[in-house]
Amino acid sequence: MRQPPLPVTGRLFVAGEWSRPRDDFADRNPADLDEVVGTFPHATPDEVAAAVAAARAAFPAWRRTSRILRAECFDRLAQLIKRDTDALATLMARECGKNLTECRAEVVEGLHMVQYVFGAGRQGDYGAVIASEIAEKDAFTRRKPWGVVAVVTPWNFPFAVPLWMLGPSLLEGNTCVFKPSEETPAIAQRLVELFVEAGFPAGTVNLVQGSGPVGEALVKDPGVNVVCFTGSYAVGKRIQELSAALPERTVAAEMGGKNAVIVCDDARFDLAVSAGILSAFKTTGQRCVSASRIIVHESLIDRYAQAFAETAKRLRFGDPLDASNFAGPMVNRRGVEKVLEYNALAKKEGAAVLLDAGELRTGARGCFLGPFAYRMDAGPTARVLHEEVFGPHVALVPFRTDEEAARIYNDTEYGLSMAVITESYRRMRFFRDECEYGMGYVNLPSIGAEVHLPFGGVKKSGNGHPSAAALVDAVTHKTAWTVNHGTDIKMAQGLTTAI
Ligand code: UN1
Repeated sequence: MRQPPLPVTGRLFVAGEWSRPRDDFADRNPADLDEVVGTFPHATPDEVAAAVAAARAAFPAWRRTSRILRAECFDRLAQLIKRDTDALATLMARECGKNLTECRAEVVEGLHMVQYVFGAGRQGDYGAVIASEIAEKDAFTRRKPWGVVAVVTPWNFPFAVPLWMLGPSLLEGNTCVFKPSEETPAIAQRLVELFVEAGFPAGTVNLVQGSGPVGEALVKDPGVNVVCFTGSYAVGKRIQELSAALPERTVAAEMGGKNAVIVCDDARFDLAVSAGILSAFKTTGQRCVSASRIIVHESLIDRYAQAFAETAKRLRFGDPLDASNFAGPMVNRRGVEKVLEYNALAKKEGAAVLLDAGELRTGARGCFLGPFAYRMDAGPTARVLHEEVFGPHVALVPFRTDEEAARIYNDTEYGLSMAVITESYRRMRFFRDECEYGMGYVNLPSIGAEVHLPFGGVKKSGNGHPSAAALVDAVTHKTAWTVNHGTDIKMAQGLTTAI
């Protein structure tokens, strides 16, 4: 039998110092709840305040460091991530239950962000030279960092998403306080250890651990200039409410989704089935871009439903460390209960069930849940067609015309990710323009974004500050800098200078 490694000793990291370990909460392996991955401290309000103060104190020196030297720290970080890819992926798999292959891909995604930031140090969109009304004047725009960035991240992408936020923030000269999900404190601590090893100065990256109250204390702190958040709509809303007292603050929030794949009647059939399966069930449906609706042309839906259910039945949900499995468990019991409730609700709301695998007994005391797929007509009242489920739960919904498909797609409060499966360039363009989303895909699943593209959504999915490379816009403000090369003063707008 596999012997789990010794539990991680959890600490906070503030002003370049690791705190003494505390075991306020245990972090468990969702594939085997008896396995403790580590024990961690819950940061107190004083510890949160100290982390913000440390970031504030480190800000002036970091801001004055050349942008290229700041970026070079990311080159060292990239080397360390390459060195530790296997260990990072294994720790992540044990901690959040994603399959090892997915965890590897996520470490690579984090590495790509780090590499992007390193390159951007020399060639980023730093500012521009702008024309002036006055010939003797040169005008420039220039980005400046805001100051202290709070990085509040979810468990489902516990390595890449923090790097999407820490990377642009630190590159631009901000300092950070990182508050990861309480489901994934170990991989977060490991990431901060790598930042330290890469030579980021004391106070530039601080780590506080714990659940909601720790996040609240952090967001309430007026010393935080920017909050970067990915997670649920409810928490995003709470962050906005707490930030309303600070209108000078920027909040970049990525929230829920009710994503969909649209399968047109001219779709390549096998590709459409694969795109649906990957969108619905990869990561056990626990990506914010996972699709819980597949909107299928009525002429295809019987055949599609059969092929989809047959394929889904064959997927293996099992030990995350066994790379041959398709996907792992749900992150915790709460996640299982929530999806089971939605499965029951779908039946109550009139779903024609195609596949209901239910809870899976895999031997270990784990949170395993198999796929649930059903057919249901679109309608305004069925909650299962409108609310985010976050698990292996998917509806197949028929449509007749492209206009109807776009209407069904848009009929949710969210607008994060969508895919259309078609061979027609006219249709691609129609859905590109008519659907509300942040990430759109053609002949691909609704998952799988790359870091140099903006990652965000509209409606209740985001507040207009996409993540990854695009986050540079949220963690900097643009300044105007105007220089007179003449020997007297000439003003724009014809303003007279006679005194
Ligand atoms: C998320 O689900 O929160 O686009 C992030 C993707 C990944 C990132 C997902 N690159 O599927």
